[in-house]
Amino acid sequence: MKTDRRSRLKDVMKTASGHDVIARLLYSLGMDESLIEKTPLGYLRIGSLSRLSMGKLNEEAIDALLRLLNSLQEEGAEDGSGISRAWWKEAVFYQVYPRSFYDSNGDGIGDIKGITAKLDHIRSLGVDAIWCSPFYDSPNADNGYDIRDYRKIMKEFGTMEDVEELIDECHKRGMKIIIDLVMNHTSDEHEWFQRALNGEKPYEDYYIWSEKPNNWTSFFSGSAWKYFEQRKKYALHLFAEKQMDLNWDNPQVRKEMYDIANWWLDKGADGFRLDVVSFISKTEGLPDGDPTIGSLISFTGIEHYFHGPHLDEYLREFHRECLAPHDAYTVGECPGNGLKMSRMITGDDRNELSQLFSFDHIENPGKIRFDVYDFDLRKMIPEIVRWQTQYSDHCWPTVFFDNHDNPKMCSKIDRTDTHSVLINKLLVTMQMTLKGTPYIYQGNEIGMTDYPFTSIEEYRDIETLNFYQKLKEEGIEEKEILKRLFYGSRDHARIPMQWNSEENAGFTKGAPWIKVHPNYRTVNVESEEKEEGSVLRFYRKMIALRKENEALIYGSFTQLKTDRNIFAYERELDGKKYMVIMNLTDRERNYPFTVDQKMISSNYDSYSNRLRPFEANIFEVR
Ligand code: TEU
Ligand code: CA
Repeated sequence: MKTDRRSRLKDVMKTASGHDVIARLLYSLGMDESLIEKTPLGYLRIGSLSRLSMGKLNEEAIDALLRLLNSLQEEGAEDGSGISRAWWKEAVFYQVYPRSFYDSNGDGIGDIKGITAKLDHIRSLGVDAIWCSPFYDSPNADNGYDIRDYRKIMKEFGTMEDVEELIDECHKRGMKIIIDLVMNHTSDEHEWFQRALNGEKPYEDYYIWSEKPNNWTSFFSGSAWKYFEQRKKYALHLFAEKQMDLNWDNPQVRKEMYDIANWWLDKGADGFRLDVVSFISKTEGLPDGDPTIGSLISFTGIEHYFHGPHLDEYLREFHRECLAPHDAYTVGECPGNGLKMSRMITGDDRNELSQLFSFDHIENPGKIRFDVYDFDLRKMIPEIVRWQTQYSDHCWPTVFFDNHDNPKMCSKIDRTDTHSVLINKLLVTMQMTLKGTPYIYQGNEIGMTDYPFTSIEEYRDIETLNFYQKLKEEGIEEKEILKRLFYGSRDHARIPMQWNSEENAGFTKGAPWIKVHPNYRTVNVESEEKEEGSVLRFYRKMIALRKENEALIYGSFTQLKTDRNIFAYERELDGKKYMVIMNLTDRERNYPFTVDQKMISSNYDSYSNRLRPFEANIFEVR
C-alpha cells in the first residue's frame, strides 16, 4: 500500500511502520494512539496532521513522514500456533555494569575478577543469566562502548583469562552469560579506523565518509560528523566523536563483525546484547533529516537509521552466520522501534533476534530524559498493556525499568525517596508477574536510588558533560542546567554497587572512580540479608514465585477493569490463575472490586481492606 497525503490515519496505522511512527509521534505529543484507532480522528487524512498537531508538524515534516512510511512496508510475525517454549523466556536476567560492580584490586574501578567474586550473590537471587556491559579494550570515551580491540580486554578490567574464568564460573553455577557487543561503531583508535584514515585498502570503506556533512545530530550533542584532515572528509559518529559508525553496507565489514561474534560464541558466551543494533543500516545517500520528525522521535536524522532499509536483511544474515550455528540468544537494543516494527525484528518466523529493548515506557508520554518532571506510573500502564497484548504470541517482551543509561525508576517516581522501598517492591512484582523476560539492573535488588549530584565535578558521563557544555553555550543558567542534568544523567545508574556498610560501601578499598551514595550505610547487600522485609529478600521471594508458577511465565494476560490509579491483571495457565493488583499512586485507594482470594504476596506486612500507597499484591485465584 502506498501512503500519500490522502491516506486515512486509521489505514496507515495498520502497517508496521505507519503504526509505529504515528504512535511515536502521538506519544511525543503526549497523546495516545487509541485516539486514532477508536475515535473519528482515524478518518483524518495524513495531509491534515499538521492541523492535528497544532502546527508542530509542518508541511516538510509531513513529506518526510510520507517518505519514511513508504520506505518500510514489511510486515511482522503473525499469530497462530501459540507460544513456543525457550530457556530465555523462563529466565531472569541480571545486568552487570563492570566498572561499578566490585573492585577486586583497590584501584577504584570495578573489574572482571570483581564480578566473578560476586557471582554467588547474583545466583542467590535466583538469576539464570547475566548481561555484562562491555569489557573490551577501549580508551573509555564512553565507558567501553567505544571498542578499540574486540578480541582484547580493557586493562583496568583485567585479562582474557579473567573473562574466560568469569564465563566458566557462570556456567558452573548453572547461569548463562551474554556479552555486550557494539557492532554499530568502533573507537577511532581501532586499527581499522587508523588504517582508514591513511586511506589504506580495504579499510578506507569500513566507515561512513562524506565530503559534506548532513544535518544529523549526535546523541551526545552537536553534529554527528567530524572532519579528518588526512582524508579531507567527514566521518559519521552518531554517538561520541570517538565512536565512528561502521559502514554495514560493506560486506567486508559485516564479515569482520560475524568473525568477532563467532569468536566469542566459540569461547563460550551464550549470546549477545547488541548495542544500538537497529542503527546499523542508514538510508542510501545519507539525506538530511527532517528537524521536526527528528526532534519528535529523538534526534535529527534518526528516521534515516532507526530501522534502516537493510536492517532486517543484515540481522537475518547475522542470524544465519553466527546465531543459528551456535543456537545463541540475542537481545537487541532498538531505540525508536515501536511495537509493530519490533515484531519484524523478533518474530519467531523472522530469524533475526530473540528479543529487543524498546524504551517508550520508561519516559512519560511527551517527555524525554533530561526533562524536569515527576514520572507518573499511571501513564506507563497503557504502553505496558499494549506490549502484553499486541506483540503477538510469536514475540516475547523484555520487562525492565532500569539499565545503565537511565536514572533509577524508583527515584523518577518519587523524588523524595520516601516510598522507594515500596516502589522497588512494586516494580519487581510487576517484572515477575508480567509476560516477558525480566531484566534486573545491578542495585535494583537492594533498592538503590539516584545520587544527590549537586555540582558538575561529580559527573563522569560524556553524555552529561557534553550536554552541560551545550546548555552553557546556549546561555542557560548554571542552576537550571544542574537541575536538568540531575533529572536525566546516566551517572545515577553508574554509582558503585553497595555491598556493605564499610567505607565506600565495600565497593573498593581505594578511591572510587565515581561517588558512592551516602545512603549506603543502610541500603546495602549485607544489611539487607539480615533484615526481614528488605528489598533484597523480597526480590528472592518474587523470583522464586515466578519460577514455581508457570502461569506467571507462559500464562495468558488479561487486564481487569479499574480506574487509572490501579493496575490489575490476571495470568492463567492450565487452570492455575493469579491476580495482581497494585496502587499506582501515593494515596490510599479503595479496592476496585471485592477480592476474597488467597493473598500470596504483598509489599506490605499484612492485608488491609484499602490499597495503601504503592501497595502491590498477588492473589491466587481459585
Ligand atoms: O545506548 C544507545 C542509546 O541511544 C541510549 O542512550 C538510549 O537512547 C537510551 O538508553 C534510551 O533511554 C547504547 C548504550 O546503552 C550506551 O551506554 C552507549 O553510550 C551508546 O549505545 C553508544 O554505544
Ligand atoms: Ca579494579
